[in-house]
Amino acid sequence: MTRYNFKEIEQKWQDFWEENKTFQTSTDKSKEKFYCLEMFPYPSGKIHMGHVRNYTIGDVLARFKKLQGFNVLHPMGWDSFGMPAENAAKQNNLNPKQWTEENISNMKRQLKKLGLSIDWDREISTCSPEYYKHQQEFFLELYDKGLVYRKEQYVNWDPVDQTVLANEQVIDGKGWRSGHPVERKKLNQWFFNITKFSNELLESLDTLDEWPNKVKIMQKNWIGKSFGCEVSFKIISSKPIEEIKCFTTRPDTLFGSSFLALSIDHPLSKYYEENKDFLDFKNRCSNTGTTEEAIANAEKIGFKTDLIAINPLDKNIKIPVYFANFVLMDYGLGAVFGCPAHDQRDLDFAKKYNLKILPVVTPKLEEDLVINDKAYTGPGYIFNSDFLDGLKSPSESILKTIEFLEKENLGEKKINFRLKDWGISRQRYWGCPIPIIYDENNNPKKVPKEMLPVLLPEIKKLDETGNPLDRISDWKNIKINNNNFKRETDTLDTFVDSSWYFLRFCSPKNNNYGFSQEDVDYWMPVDQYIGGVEHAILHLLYSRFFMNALSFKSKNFNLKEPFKGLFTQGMVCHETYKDNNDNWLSPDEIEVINGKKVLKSDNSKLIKVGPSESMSKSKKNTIDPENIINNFGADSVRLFILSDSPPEKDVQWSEEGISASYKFIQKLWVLNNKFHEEINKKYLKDQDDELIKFTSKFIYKLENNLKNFSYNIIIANMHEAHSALNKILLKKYKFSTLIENYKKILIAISIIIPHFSSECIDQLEDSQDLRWPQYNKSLIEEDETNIVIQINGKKRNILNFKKDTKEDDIFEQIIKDKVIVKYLVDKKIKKKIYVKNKLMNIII
Ligand code: ANZ
Repeated sequence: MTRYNFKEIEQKWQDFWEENKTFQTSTDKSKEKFYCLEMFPYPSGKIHMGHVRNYTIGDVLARFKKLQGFNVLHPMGWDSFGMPAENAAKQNNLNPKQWTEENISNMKRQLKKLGLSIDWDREISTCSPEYYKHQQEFFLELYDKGLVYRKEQYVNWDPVDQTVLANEQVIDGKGWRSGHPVERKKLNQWFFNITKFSNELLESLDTLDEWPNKVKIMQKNWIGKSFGCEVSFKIISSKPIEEIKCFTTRPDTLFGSSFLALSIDHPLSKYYEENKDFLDFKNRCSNTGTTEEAIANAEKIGFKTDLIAINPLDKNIKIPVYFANFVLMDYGLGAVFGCPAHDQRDLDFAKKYNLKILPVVTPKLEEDLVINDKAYTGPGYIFNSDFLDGLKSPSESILKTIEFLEKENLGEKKINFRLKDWGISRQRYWGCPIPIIYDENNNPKKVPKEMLPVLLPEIKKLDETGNPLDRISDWKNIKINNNNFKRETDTLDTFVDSSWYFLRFCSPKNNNYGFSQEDVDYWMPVDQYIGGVEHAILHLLYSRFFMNALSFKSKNFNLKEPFKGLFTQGMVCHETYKDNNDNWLSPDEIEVINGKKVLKSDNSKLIKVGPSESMSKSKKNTIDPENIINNFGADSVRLFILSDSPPEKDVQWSEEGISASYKFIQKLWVLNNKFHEEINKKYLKDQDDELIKFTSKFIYKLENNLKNFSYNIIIANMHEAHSALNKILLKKYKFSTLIENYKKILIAISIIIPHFSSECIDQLEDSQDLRWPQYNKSLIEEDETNIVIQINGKKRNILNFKKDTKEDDIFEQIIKDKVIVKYLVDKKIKKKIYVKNKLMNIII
């Protein structure tokens, strides 16, 4: 018997699909559409197992929908701008464009080997001018709508490399390359006004019922709607300062406030700019990074002013005013009142500067509370607070305080969002140029539309420091109508590139605009989007914002939510290995001898096996998909990556697992040969209908498991089918029955192992009409049923019976059941109540 030659067969079908453009979308827009999209990859050079999993999950769905008769859009592209290209170019002394293009062509070749049902005619790449030209148009469109602006903001500045660092390039407060402490520096930067849509972005999350709850919660927290109040503190000072306003969510703790704190960028800082101590303090603050996390973890430090603030609830309480490093200028009003007993940061600060710590909320009514090292932030009752004493906190006390403040004109209700505007400027070369020029007075102007795209100038080699665009003077300086301009040298954050790419896939070749409205009306929203949960916040929120921004003041475009369904898949994990010196080892460096894992290079050395963790280069526990495809075939890889765990959970990669999948395909091939032997016997009559019943049930199960992404169960269904069919086949079915049913089964499993199935369907010489098979409802009724057994109305067990078993037979069995017997010892059975096929209640 011939073995299944996966190499030849997989290549044959991949060529066939490509030649026949099998996965091209139809131009017939009266057909029902299905848009299936997986997050597009960054072209780092090689695909990794995470890609394999992501794209296999999407491919199963896309193939299923296509077989069901939908017009399926299943495209692929490249998120090809970004820092790794620059870093690689610097390290290897080459050009980022060339590096990126080579990576794309290699990864495309690798993806094709997986047998994905992709319409490659729609391929896009964000670093190509045909793509980013439209992005520049969108930028200007948003600029005209007032959704783009420029302001000064802090960046991480590496003084040695003279460059701005991304947050992830700051490691322990130092530049990743120079190792020099990072400084905070203010730069003029471009922003998208995402906060204009804070409320819309929050509220419309409730309409996304095909999104995982956890992602919606993460977005909710990120947008962070806070209900609070703005409180005014009157100020005593020799300076012309009358009041300071703070935003607080806890006005009910005002009696416990012992200081006011301002951000170093608060407008009042102008009164201290001549003060040497203040400037020193400001300098010390600039040594922390710019992330919220870095600021939160930094030691709390302050600068005491000569201002005195009056508590708005009681004129007699006066507190000092500080500048403090933990107050952010871009949240609330850049000023807070500190209540050390009930806020940890305030407590740390108060201890350092010897400020009063007065608790005002106690967990137990009429009991005092002592604060040591931990602030109390829980609920309770107000005390030490005059007219608020005894109120439930926070439910009653906040409203009561706001009522008082509003009456006295010292405060008002206020809603705040944590969400900040999206800073889109990057001081980098390898990104989409921002289509802005500056006149001789440094006023920004739009690049005229007819001059788009602003092409990224080609450079041969990247230098170590700074932004190269700054130094290419014949690109940077331009003349329009005899006026001199300088180009903006910042490029766009790559998250902008991925905020609208799904629109481009609808009309990838449209020349005069980013998409054609007609195409977008037909294809959008994406029916099923699939990707990693690491993009739960930024990418998904930015894409939702971008749709809001395009819809804003637009006559034609009205699409707020780009992704109807979202699925987030789990990680691919692998055991980790270390040698005796605790150096990581890769799985390639290890072999198993007599059941023990040893070094390949020196069999006498045992290695240490660590826990399974998600595959990462740093722990060397990665497996190269291409090697695996070459050794086991794409179908085996697809089969294995879907088996064992549900797609939303992590999956463990193992050598044993992939070889088991390979063997299973060989076993299916043996079964295939048996089918042909039986078919060739040309029996003329069926003995029974077991095969027909089996086929219907199998298809029914697959459909159900597809609905809720239980792809791992589908693989289990395939294993069951293999053993069941081996038995059923012995029953001498008519050849046409065999062909008809086997074809249905093959079509159904073609979504998982498409090469194998296509080959087998081809052998049946009946490749016409490849549609998802229908099942016969009357045949899928279960023959068995679970019956609940109650004693005196209490559920005590559930037992399985053949449907419609006689009541007496059921009873006979129940009284012998191990669990039930215990309840019946020495008891008299008074009565039994039976509900057919469902329940038996025994009254004792
Ligand atoms: C007084 C207070 C007492 C506060 C207390 C909390 C607990 P969320 O929930 O995130 O909105 N805050 C306000 N503006 C700030 C800024 N610019 N930088 C740093 N912190 C700021 O947080 C609101 C709370 O964060 C506010 O309520 C304020 O501290 C602080 F027992 O005011 B609270």
